[in-house]
Amino acid sequence: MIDRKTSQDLIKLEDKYGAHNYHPLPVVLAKGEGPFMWDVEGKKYFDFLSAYSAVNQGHCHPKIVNAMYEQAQTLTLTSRAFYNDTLGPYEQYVTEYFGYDKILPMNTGAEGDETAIKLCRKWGYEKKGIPDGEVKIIVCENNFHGRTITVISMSTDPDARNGFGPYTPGFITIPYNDLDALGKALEDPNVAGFLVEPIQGEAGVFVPDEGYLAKAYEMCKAKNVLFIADEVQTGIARTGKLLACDHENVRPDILILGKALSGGIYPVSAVLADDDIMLCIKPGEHGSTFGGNPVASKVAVAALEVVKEEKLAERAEYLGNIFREEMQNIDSPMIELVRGKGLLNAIIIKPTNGKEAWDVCLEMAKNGVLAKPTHGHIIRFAPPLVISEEELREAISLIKKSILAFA
Ligand code: IF1
Repeated sequence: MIDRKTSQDLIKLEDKYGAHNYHPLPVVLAKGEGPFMWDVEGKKYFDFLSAYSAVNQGHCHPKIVNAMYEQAQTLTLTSRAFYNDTLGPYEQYVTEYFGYDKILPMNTGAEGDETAIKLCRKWGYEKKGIPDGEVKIIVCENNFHGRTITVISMSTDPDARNGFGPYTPGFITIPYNDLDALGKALEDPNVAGFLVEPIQGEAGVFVPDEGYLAKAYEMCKAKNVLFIADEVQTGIARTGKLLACDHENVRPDILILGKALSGGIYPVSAVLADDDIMLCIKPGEHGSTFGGNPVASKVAVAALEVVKEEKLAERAEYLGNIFREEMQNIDSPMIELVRGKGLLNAIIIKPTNGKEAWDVCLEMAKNGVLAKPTHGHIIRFAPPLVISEEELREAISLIKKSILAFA
């Protein structure tokens, strides 16, 4: 007998056997292709989350899948105890692609942030001459950099943080998008770095004022402080440029990438920096069993090639303008604000007749568009960048229909 489980069966299984650390929408997905996903019952959806911007290149991109498949049949993992024939070529490709001397390969975004923090601390002691144990890093309120203890120690979100102490010291928290606060924090001579998301994702796609990043970078330079950009979510074409920092011609001293670096096919993250910084970490001081493994290396090269070949940054820029314009045109009191850059956008929902963002997302799912609320009143919209204009317009009309259902 074939065991065909329904969505309800599968939800029950997760509920019974999985930790309750998520509250998903009640949709059980079984297949993905390009901008689409299908549930267990065969219903088709537009994916407007893209696995939090990991699937920028579209689901199961054949070129990336093929790169993975071929390498998986050849050599998957050697550890870094030995050299292998894929890592060097990947390192050359990715550093030339982003314009840095060196890469340190890791797996998840949080590991990328952890790596950047270690690198910055080491640089602070070795190059800036900060007394041992005294390095501080400036971070922003409402940041999201992942789930590890040190990363949540930088968080101001009670859900992410509370109950998980004691916390890692060495951080100064300032409001985001506040250059005065940054200036004051930079007065501390023990500050070695400023870690910032060019657009705050989890905070609800909060776009800072124009010029914020450029000015912040300049202020860091003046104080010999490293500007560290977490582009795990904003990077790799999502916001209409290869990096969100490119909008202001800022070149971070340390760049953190993840998610779409693999097209969502495999956990691949990276920290990029020039020699003066990167060589502060010596053999034995940092690493990971899987970081820079052959499959990851091949997958990342293919994923980055797709971004260029299919002009995904240009597409995100063009389609993003259409998306925001169309959303702003929806005549509903529920839409308080539309914001974003490229295809990283959000709508702030004003609760109406007792209906809020969660209800809108359920209605959209019913109509064939998957998106997720954040902070109760914000819906993030981030389709794969391979979506066509026609498909985008179709999805927009479904979103419109869903919102107007609550009029
Ligand atoms: C979850 C949010 C997105 C990130 C930035 C590092 C990481 C993330 C800027 C860590 C991860 C994720 C993880 C995901 C939810 C999600 C998220 F809603 F929480 F904010 F994308 F919008 N830096 N973001 O956004 O990367 O270790 O997860 O690979 O379920 O926690 P990771």
